[in-house]
Parts: sequence; C-alpha cells; structure tokens
Amino acid sequence: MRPPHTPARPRRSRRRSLTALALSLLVASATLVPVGAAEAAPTLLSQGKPATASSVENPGDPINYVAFFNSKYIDGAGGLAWTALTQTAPGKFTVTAPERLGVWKVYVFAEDGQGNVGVETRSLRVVPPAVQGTNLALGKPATASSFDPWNGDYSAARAVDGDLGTRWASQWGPTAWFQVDLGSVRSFDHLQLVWEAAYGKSYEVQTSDDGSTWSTVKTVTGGNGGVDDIDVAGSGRYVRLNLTERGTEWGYSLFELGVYAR
Ligand SMILES: [Ca+2]
Repeated sequence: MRPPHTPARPRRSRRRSLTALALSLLVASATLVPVGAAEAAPTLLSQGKPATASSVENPGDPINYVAFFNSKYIDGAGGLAWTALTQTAPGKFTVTAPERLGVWKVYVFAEDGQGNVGVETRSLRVVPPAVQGTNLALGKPATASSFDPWNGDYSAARAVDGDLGTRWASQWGPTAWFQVDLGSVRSFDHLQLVWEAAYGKSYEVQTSDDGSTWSTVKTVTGGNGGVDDIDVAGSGRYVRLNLTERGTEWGYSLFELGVYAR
C-alpha cells in the first residue's frame, strides 16, 4: 500500500466530512481503553461565513482511506506503520491494535480523487486481558536472583504490586529467577506474565512447599513477550519462574506476575 501524500490543508467541505469520521477499534488478544480526547480545534474565523468559488469538485468523488499506527511500538522511532483497515459503516473503521502494552496512536488518512488529504487520529491504550479469579500473588513477598539497582526501584516486589506502571528488572544476564511466597500452600490454575520489552523467551514455572525443593509444572519455550497467559495446574507455597533464555540482549523485566485460582 502506498503511503499517503503529504497531508495538505483539506478543503473545507472535505474537512467537515472528515471531522465526522469515527473510529471503532477492536483488538484480537488484548484489551483497549480509550485515552484522552481528540485535540480541540483552534478558533477558525472563516468558519460558517459565506464562501464562493469558480467551481466545485464532483460531490460524488470517492474517498480512499488508509490507516497507520505510529511505529513507536515497533522501533521506538515514531514513523508510520501501515495497518489493515476495515470499513464497517460510513465513516467507521476497525483496525487491530498492536499486541504490545502501551499507549499507541492510530491515524486514518482520507484522500479524494483531487489529491485532498485529511487525517484523523485516535490514541488507545493496550492493557493485558482481564483474568477471572483471585490473584494469589498480589502484594505477597517476592524475591529474585537480582534486580537492576539503577534509575529507580526495580525490585522484585514491583512485579506483584498490581501496578502496570512499575516493574521488576533483573541485571543483564542470560538467566535469572523470580519467585513469590504465597504465604501458605495454595492451588492455582493460571499464570499471567506481563513482560516489559526485556522478555523471557524460555522459562520454567516451578513450585515448592518449602522454598528449597522445586517441581517444574510447566515449561515454556519460544515466547514472544507481551503477555503470557498460561493455564497450568500447580500447588505450592512458593511459585518460581526459572528464566533460562532471554528474548533480547538485556535481562528480564516483568510489569506483573499474577498467580490465579479460579
Ligand atoms: Ca508492577
């Protein structure tokens, strides 16, 4: 798909129709909540005033729509990344949000046959899918093989505080472990790992009743980061992630680890 022309100031008639453009956003495996509102337009002194011109374009002119995400979620740079767009009704479109946590911006460009281009944007926040049940790990004591002592608090407790804005980060290295003490032997059936960019590609989920003898209840390989939702039947006072292969050259970093009983 070709990129749109450099957005030119659209004709007033076209701008009015673009202002009415509405975006409805769906996402395949993550959940969206809208953030903020579209920016308010500045006062336009010519708005609504009588206007004449030598001619007007064909009012039946078809409009082509193309959509892009800000590429920040891919490369941190902030270019335009084309994304498929489905028109569901006049002026309504569906796009699939990135499977990556964060606030992302989507642009819809509309171009008529005369080269007039208008653009409408929406910001959206991608959050992990909700999990049913009780998070047994929430607020429980957590420890790890290491944590990054620089630039803030990246201690293990940050990954079980229920806050997606805080995280545990290990020091850089090929392996690490992270464990949480549930307080007593508990049964669980689901884990949700919410990774920061420094994700674990391969790891074992282990349990222990005494903190020294461990049983592996799940082995994950080939993970791609983002959110790992894992159905696993386990029981123990301690739940540990034995992180054996990292997805980047950094260490390991989790926004949250949830251990759920449903
Ligand atoms: Ca957190």
